[in-house]
Amino acid sequence: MARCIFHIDLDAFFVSVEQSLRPELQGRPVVVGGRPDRRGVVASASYEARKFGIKAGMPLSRAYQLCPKAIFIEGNFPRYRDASEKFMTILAGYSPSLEPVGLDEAYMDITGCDSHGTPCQLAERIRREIKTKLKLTASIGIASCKVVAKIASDIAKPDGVVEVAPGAEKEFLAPLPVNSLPGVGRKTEAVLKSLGITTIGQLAALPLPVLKARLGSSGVVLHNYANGIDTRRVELPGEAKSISRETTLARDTLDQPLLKALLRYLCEQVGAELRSQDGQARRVTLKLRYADFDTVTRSSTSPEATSSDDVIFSRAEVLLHKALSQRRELVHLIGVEVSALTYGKQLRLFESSPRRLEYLDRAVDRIRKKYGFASIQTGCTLHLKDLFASDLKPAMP
Ligand code: TTP
Ligand code: MG
Repeated sequence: MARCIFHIDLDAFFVSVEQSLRPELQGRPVVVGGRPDRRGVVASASYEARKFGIKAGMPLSRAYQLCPKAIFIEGNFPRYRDASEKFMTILAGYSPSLEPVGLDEAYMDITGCDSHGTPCQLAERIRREIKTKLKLTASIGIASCKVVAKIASDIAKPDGVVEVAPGAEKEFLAPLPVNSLPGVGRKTEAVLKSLGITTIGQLAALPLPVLKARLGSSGVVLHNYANGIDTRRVELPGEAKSISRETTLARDTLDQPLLKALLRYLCEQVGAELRSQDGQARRVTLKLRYADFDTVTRSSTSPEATSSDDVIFSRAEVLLHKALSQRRELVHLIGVEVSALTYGKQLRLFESSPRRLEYLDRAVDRIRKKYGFASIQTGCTLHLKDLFASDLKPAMP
């Protein structure tokens, strides 16, 4: 029997939360990300703002040029986290097979659930409940596998439902541009273009060995996706296998103090998340994307697991120095990931200063929980005071 998977994604999430609290913002071009005279990027844009070409990830200054009458808002991350929790609680009422992805999207496996009528009727019911309780609109894609459900929800946006019948996956995907597929960024798109491929249908027809030769193992995944094949299951949230944060720079840079300060900030966010899960990590990975969009990762693994900001940062900093000394190119994005995670309190042989550092970090976490992330700044992140004036700095996918 074909599976029935829902992909549910809230429309213009951060903006919509603001609009639900301030109805005068409804129907207007609204941007969440901060003041346009500050450095920083667009986190979320209302569909009215998108008509002017404003997109997530774009510098705020550029967004202002495109639409000076848009309303720019700093945003409030705790508010979005709160809305996200309520959204996931609504979904959990419909199926135990729920996989949250980030704050505003989730997969649900509803195979065999027919007590609410057809899948479309169920989707409409869920959307109604979200609209009534949260004053937010959601779009839902329905298909036999995750990748098709995800693309269907993109097409359904805003405020819609698209269902792809089992067996119709290839036909549905064929006319769409290749970059609609998750995993096809600018670089892969360019490789595919050099092979004369611009649509998913053309990609599906390309012999697998050709794709594999050009893109390696990700070529195999893309080949399957393009043919509507995706066997990934809807996975219940368990303990994270890794925790990461990254940020795109408003302007490509080689400014080392700035990169170091951003890295410290990201390590503190990763560390806080790790401690909130009672986790510890042995591996730290640095990610850099250069101005030419080439992306490199550098990892270091230690026998000693940690959740201390200082330790995570010192390992990441070594990787940063190494990467910058090997390649002097402007940096477009910087990120950090911790993995090789262990959970729960650990008995340590060497209970010494790292442990005390973790207590200090936990005290900082408590203060930040109460007063916001920017309420305490370490010497290094002080450099970012202007950039991170508010607590709005979510992870970018
Ligand atoms: P998305 O679901 O990608 O975007 P969205 O909800 O604003 O718009 P859409 O209708 O297309 O779904 O991301 C969810 C939230 O995550 C978004 O509201 C803000 C945050 N985010 C960022 O902070 N930076 C980014 O680059 C992106 C893409 C999202
Ligand atoms: Mg969304």
